[in-house]
Amino acid sequence: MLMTRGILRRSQALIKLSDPAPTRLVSCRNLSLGTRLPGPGADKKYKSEEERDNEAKKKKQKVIQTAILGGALVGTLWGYLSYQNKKKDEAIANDDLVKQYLLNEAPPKFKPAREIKSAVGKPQDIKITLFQYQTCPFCCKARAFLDYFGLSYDVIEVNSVLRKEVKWSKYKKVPIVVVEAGDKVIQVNDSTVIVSALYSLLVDSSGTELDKIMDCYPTIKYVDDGVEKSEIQNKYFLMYNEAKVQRSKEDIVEERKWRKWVDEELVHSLSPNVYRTPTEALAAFQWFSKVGCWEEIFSAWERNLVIYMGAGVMWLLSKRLKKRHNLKDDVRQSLYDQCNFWMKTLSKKGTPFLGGASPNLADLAVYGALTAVEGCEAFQDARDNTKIGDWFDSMKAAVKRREGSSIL
Ligand SMILES: N[C@@H](CCC(=O)N[C@@H](CS)C(=O)NCC(=O)O)C(=O)O
Repeated sequence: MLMTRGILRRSQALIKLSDPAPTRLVSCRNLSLGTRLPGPGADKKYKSEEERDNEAKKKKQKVIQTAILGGALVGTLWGYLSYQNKKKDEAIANDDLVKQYLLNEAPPKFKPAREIKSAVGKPQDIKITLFQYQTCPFCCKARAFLDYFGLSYDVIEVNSVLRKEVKWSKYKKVPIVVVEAGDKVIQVNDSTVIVSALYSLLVDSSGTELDKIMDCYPTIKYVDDGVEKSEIQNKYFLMYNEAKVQRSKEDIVEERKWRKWVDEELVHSLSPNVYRTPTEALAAFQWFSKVGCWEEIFSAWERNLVIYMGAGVMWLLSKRLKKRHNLKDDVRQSLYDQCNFWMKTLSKKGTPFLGGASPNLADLAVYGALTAVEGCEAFQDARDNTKIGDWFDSMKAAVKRREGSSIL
C-alpha cells in the first residue's frame, strides 16, 4: 500500500476505477504521505449510490432553480424591452382638446439624414426637426421655406413603408415639424401651417412665442358623409402682431390666394404627369430613390418593392387622380396650363417674382412643389414647353443663397 503510495506520489498512473466509467488518467502528484489512501475503487471520488442519488437530486434542483431564475430574468428583460418599444411607438401628443400641438415630451431621437446649419452666425434659439419624405411636394414646400430663410434644422427621412419615425405622432402625414423652444416641445403639422406659423414667428418683433402663434391655427374635426375629417383653421393666414415687415393688404391677400392655388390646383397636376406611363412612373421612382437616399433608409428588398410596386400602383392610381382633379386627356397640357397661368401672373406684375424683387411665400410654395418633380420627364417637358424654367432657376438661386435670412 505504501509502495503503492510511493509509486503514486511520483507518477501519473492509469487507474482503472471500480465504476464502469472509462479508464481515466489520474494525476497523483499532489498526494501527501499523510493522506489516507482509500483502497482500490474507494478513492475520494467514490460515491455510494445514495450519495450519487442525493447529488443527482441536488443537481436537478439546481437546474430547475437556474431555469426558473433565468426564465424570470429573460421574462423581465423581454417585458422591459417590449415596454420600451411600445413606449417608443405610443403617440406622445397630449390628449387635451386645446393646445394639442404641445407635446408632453420630445419625440424619440432618430439619426438625421441631414443637419442643415443656420445661414446666420448667431445661434438659433429654437431647435427645428423636419419629418419628411424627400420628394413629397408638401415636404418640398416646407423645405423651400426653411432653406430660403436660412433656418437651421434636422431632417428625419421617414421610411414610407414602416413609418417608424412618426409612430409617436397622432397626425399621420408628413411633413411634421417639431420645434423645441425652451422647455416646450411644439408639433406643427401640415406644410402650410409650418410656413404660416414659422413665418409669423420670424417676422414678429414683440417676442410672441410659437405656442401663442399656434393657438391661431386650431384644428376642427367634423363628419362628412360619415367620414371623420379635420381641418386646420386660418392656415393661409399670417399672424402679424408687431411685424418687422411692412406689406400692403393687397399684397398679403394675393400671396394667400396663390398659396392656396398651389395646394388645391398645382400639386394635383403633378402625380398624373410624373406617373403618366409605366416607364415614366418607374423612372420617377428611381429618381425619388436617388434623391431621397433610399439606400440609407430602406433595405435592398424594401427599396425595390417601393420602387417597382410604387411605380405600378401610382401609374394605376394616376388615372383616378386625373379624373378626380379634372385634368385634360393629355395630362401634360394641364401641367403646362398651370405653369402658364403662374407665369402670366408674374408677367402681368412685371416683377421677377410674385413678391416683387424677391420671392414671397407664394413663390416659395410654387417653387417648392415643383422641386418635387424636378428630376422627372414631366418637369423637363414643362421647361421645354412653357416659360417656367427661367423663373424656377432664379428661385433656385435665391433659395440656395438663403436670401430670406436677412430678416433673421
Ligand atoms: N395638407 C398636408 C398634406 C400632406 C400629405 O398629404 N402628405 C402625404 C405625403 S405627400 C402623406 O403623408 N400621406 C400619408 C402617408 O404617406 O402615409 C400638407 O400640406 O402637409
